[in-house]
Amino acid sequence: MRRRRVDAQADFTLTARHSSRHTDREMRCTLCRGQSGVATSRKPLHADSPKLATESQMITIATAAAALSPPLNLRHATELRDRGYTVIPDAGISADLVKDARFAVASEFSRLLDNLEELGIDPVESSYAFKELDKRHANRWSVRPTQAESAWTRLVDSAVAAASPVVEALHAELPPSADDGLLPEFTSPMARSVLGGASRLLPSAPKVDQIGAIVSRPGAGPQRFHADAGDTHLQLARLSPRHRLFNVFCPLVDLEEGGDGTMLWPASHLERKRLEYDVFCADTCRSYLLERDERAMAEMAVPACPAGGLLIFDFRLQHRGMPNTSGRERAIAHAVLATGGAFDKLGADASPSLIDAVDALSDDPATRRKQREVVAQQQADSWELQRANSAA
Ligand SMILES: O=C(O)CCC(=O)C(=O)O
Repeated sequence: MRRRRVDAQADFTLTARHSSRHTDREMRCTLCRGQSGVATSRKPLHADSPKLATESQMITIATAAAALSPPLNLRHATELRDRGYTVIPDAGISADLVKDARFAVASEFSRLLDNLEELGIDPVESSYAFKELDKRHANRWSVRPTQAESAWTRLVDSAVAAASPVVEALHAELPPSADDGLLPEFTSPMARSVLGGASRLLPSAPKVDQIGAIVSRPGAGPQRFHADAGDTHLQLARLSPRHRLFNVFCPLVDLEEGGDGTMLWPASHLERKRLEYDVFCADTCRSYLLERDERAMAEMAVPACPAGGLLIFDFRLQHRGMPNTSGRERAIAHAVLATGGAFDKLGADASPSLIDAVDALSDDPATRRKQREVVAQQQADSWELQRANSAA
């Protein structure tokens, strides 16, 4: 992997047929590498689109190792450990790649919304959780790539290349936070030492668990606060500082501080902070709704992040998407990085495919109507199920 300082980044875009142009020193595209995080053996959704056929001939070559300098990686790793998140404003991802990725996400998203309408599912009002698209809440969606390779997947590859050394530095170069994991007042030194030794045997190199994008449209309200980690992940993460999941968000539009980005509760991934909060809630019998808790709300941050920058945060961190009052579509491409054997059970791969459901529609109007009713009911159930699932 070529290590370069981010300010020396030299991304460039070539218009060329997709061929063996890229060398080992450049980023090999996901098509050739055969790993995009989303396997698609089916016909690409846009295979028949002239616009996208042209776009698929555009190869944006980004240097794979948009790595920051080692001291910068360490600084970001320290923030990630202590605050649960860090922002890398310049991850070395070119403006051209960001623009192409924004176009790719918007095209795939809009085609998926058309598919929903063919099924008679209201994109904003109905509840659904397909493999390719699920509704978070009104006007906020999670989208997965339907093509094995696109500017979107290439951008995520670059984001992963920049974020991975930060995660590796967190595991390899920093001691775990004293406020995280098994707290000394509840665990014997012997147990801590045995578990610490066992934890160091787990793999520290990050793996891509999944990739996608979160799109919010004007009119999206605030999300409920949540941690992406479920109980199983919280318990295993307590036993091992290596067992971790991290969101890597790469906004495709500029996000201003306090704007329509993501609100994060700093340090809420830490055992001690969560414990204090539980105790505080139990003591005062107050609602667990963070948004009603002035003390917690005073600590919240909605960091700025320019398009192509990165927000990396721990899966255990309390966060929520902010309302979109901007007048423009807000897309964030993302990857989930996993270490120490962690994985996200939410994985949309188990959900039914939207594209397959449309392909299966009968030409006979009565059968078609019945099929649509069945899919709509299945989707309402699938949406509930997805909400109940959690990361391990
Ligand atoms: O939209 C955002 O900023 C965050 C989205 C999110 O956390 C989610 O959909 O679970």
